[in-house]
Amino acid sequence: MSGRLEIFVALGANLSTVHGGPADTLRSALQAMPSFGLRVVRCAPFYRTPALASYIQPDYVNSVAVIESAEPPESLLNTLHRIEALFGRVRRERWAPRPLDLDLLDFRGVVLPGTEKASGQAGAPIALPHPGISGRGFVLLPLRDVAPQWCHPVTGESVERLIAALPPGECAAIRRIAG
Ligand code: PH2
Ligand code: MG
Ligand code: MG
Repeated sequence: MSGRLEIFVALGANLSTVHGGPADTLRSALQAMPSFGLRVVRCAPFYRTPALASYIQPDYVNSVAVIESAEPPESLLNTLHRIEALFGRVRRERWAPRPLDLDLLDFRGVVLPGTEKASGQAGAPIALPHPGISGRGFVLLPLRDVAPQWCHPVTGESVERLIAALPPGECAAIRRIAG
């Protein structure tokens, strides 16, 4: 299927939970998705990535999954938030460390306004594609794994080109780990 018709979800975690460390939590979250009506079509390997944050935090484990869902974007985002809550996610300040983060990166190429600051806040207008795709190695590397032909729905830039434009050293700091 072409990337344009697919739904991409970013997974991230940098706190341990009763499910174990961040990688265990991501695995458990993927396993939980079908019971929320989401089919996981494929998932990238997991990466250990330095936290992008305003203060020192544990490294994240990140990945990207392609999913199928019958829901429209707003309701799908709500479902993702319900899965986050199941894994102990409490919404605190922006970019606080978290046991599970599920971001709707790209919903079949749909473009919706919204602001990066507001996105993720309960009831905020949804922004699509997710405003944090370009410039973030921890999103782009696993996105390339599941969709090497992916192009940004607004700018048309390929995932390969966006990776090439990352600051020097960013990719080197991102380590693939056993999924
Ligand atoms: N998510 C954030 C903020 N910072 N840093 C890394 N490495 N990975 C993330 O997923 C991440 C982050 C906000 O959601
Ligand atoms: Mg996020
Ligand atoms: Mg989020």
